Amino acid sequence: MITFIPLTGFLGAGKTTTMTAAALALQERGRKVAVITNDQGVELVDTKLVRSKLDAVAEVTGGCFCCKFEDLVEAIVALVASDQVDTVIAEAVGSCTDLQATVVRPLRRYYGEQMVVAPLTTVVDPLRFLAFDRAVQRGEPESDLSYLFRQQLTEADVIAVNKLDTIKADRATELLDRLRAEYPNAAVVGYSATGGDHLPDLLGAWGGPSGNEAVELGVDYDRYAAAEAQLAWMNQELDLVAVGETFDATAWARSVLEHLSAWAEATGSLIGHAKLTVGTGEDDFAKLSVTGAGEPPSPDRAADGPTAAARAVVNARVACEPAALDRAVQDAVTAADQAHDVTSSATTPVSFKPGYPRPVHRLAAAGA
Ligand SMILES: Nc1nc2c(ncn2[C@@H]2O[C@H](COP(=O)(O)OP(=O)(O)OP(=O)(O)O)[C@@H](O)[C@H]2O)c(=O)[nH]1
Ligand SMILES: [Mg+2]
Repeated sequence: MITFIPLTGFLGAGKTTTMTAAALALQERGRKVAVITNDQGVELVDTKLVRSKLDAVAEVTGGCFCCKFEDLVEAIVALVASDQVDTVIAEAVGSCTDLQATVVRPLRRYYGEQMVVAPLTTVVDPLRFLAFDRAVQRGEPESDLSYLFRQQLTEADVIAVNKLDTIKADRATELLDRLRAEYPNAAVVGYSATGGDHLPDLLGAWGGPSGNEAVELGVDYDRYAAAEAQLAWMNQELDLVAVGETFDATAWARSVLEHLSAWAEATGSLIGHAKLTVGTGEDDFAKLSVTGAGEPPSPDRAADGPTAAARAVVNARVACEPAALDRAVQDAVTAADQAHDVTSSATTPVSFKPGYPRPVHRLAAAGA
């Protein structure tokens, strides 16, 4: 019997970081852990990053777990077949919701003899929560993206408030208490995936109850789809060559994300997550992220040193039109090329909007 741990949560909340840190912590406790990444596109920054830290990694691409349910099951089966795995942690697409009905219940009902499905865990970035909340406090009508964010909290068995290092301790306590009061079916834990603070609390919650297992949660699919349709989604690869002898790939990446972040702030476009890897191979690459318009890039990993050539992968999820995102990334790359003496050639811009969510299964709660 294996354990399957489903993670969800808004774009950039820290699902991949949490999944990796939790996998390493569980491995230290003797568990054999694999992870699964998931995206609407292909060429995933997340997969590249986790492969650099963990051996057993699979991905489900081209759609979310609910719409690619059989791909998810296949990925789990393939990982477990190696006999080197007793625990699988999977990260859903950050714009996905209704996972209780479309993934957790179907896994429990159809595959319950092969796996124990842990509580559905929604990873939350406190600053994102507070940003959506400010709009509510101002009395603005709830946006579709804010609705989607709230649905992700509503369906959580565990609300995992990550990045506690980014807010003051008293605000963190206030936020955790508030979430406990507003979402009584969920266990609420606060931690920091990068620093590891209180990570054991999260691992403990995975052994606890699934408070929403028997609760029927209504989801307005038109609003959910409208929220997803506000996002432009871009996955692009670029080949970079130094004009002189070498260039600094990490600095080039920072420059791309700085431009993109400034553009989003100037145009009032919400950045869900813009992330980038650049480097020469599987062991030598930089990875940087931006999770808010106007925010500086977070350097999650640096490349080894100056290089003559490199390959970059850009994954950007921004609330704007796809053509605008294509242009913005192109402009950011051009500016970075000029600043760092690089010639780049990219695959054709490929921004798109996720399609209407059409889950393979949608099961009612038992007894509902
Ligand atoms: N300060 C801080 N940053 C964090 C923490 N956890 C994650 N981050 C950063 O947040 C950014 C996004 O993290 P990811 O783990 O990629 O987020 P995600 O939810 O997987 O993002 P998507 O898959 O794109 O939805 C990265 O730059 C991480 O380094 C944390 O505990 N503290
Ligand atoms: Mg991720």
